[in-house]
Amino acid sequence: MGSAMASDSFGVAIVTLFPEMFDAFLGASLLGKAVSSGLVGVHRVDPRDFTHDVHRTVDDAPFGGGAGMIMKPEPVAAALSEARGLLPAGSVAVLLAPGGRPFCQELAEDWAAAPGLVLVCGRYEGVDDRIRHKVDETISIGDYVLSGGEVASMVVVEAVTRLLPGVLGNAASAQEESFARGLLEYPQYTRPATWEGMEVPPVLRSGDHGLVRSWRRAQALHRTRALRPDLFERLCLEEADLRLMELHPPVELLDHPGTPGTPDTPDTSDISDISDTSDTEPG
Ligand code: JD2
Repeated sequence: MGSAMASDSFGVAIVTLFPEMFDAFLGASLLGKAVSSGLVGVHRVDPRDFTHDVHRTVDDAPFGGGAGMIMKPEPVAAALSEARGLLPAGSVAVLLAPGGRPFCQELAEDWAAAPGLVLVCGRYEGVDDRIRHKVDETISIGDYVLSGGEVASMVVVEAVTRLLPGVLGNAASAQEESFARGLLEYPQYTRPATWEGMEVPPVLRSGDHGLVRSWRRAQALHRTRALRPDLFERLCLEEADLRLMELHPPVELLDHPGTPGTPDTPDTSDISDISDTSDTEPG
């Protein structure tokens, strides 16, 4: 069940020495439902099943010497070939590696538009570099070192499959995400309205949906400017956005040590008078 794929379902094939690592991930939550409903078909292919020696050897010492072992190319290539054959033509094959192209939302969107995705997970000190020529892209999920590609591949599977029609199950969410493209999220709250002395901004309880929408947009802009100046610089802001930021001052941000771009005195050169505007008074 789940491997009998409807023609409109999205196919995922994971090349991994540790297929069992995906059991809980694939069974859980949104993705689990998408798999059991047939919207997503997931295959796991183990390179060890494509070895021919009694020890089922998948690794070997690096040419030139050095610490650790490298995954041999033949079992990985054979597993990748099997994985491609399980998916429709036009599927994208991706190698996970610390030195790959940074993974991002735009890649997730591109791959969600493909019929399927093969993810090649290495172990040890990585796979023989010649495997890069057998895939369409080599990516990294971030600048830190993992012990293998499996966790990185789960990140990619989650980012891609939540974009598939019927998986998110909420067209409004997708529309909101495109409105907020390139911005951090606005702050969100639920009941109780006051908790540990902290009140939910009254505008959110005003019932004025237009005002709520503009307040949220302003908060997303403030937050992006404070926490991710690199993203903020790249925005093509309209005059209306700058006006919204002046109209709606930022809610207080908790100061996380080490957060980039949070100087003691915020740079307010591009908009006027936001730093000394007082917060909305409680009702
Ligand atoms: C991986 C290893 C090379 C030392 C296969 C690490 C990754 N953002 C990311 N960080 N690390 C990885 C990643 C992906 C695949 C493998 N290792 C361990 N490789 C030097 C240790 C082996 C991604 N994507």
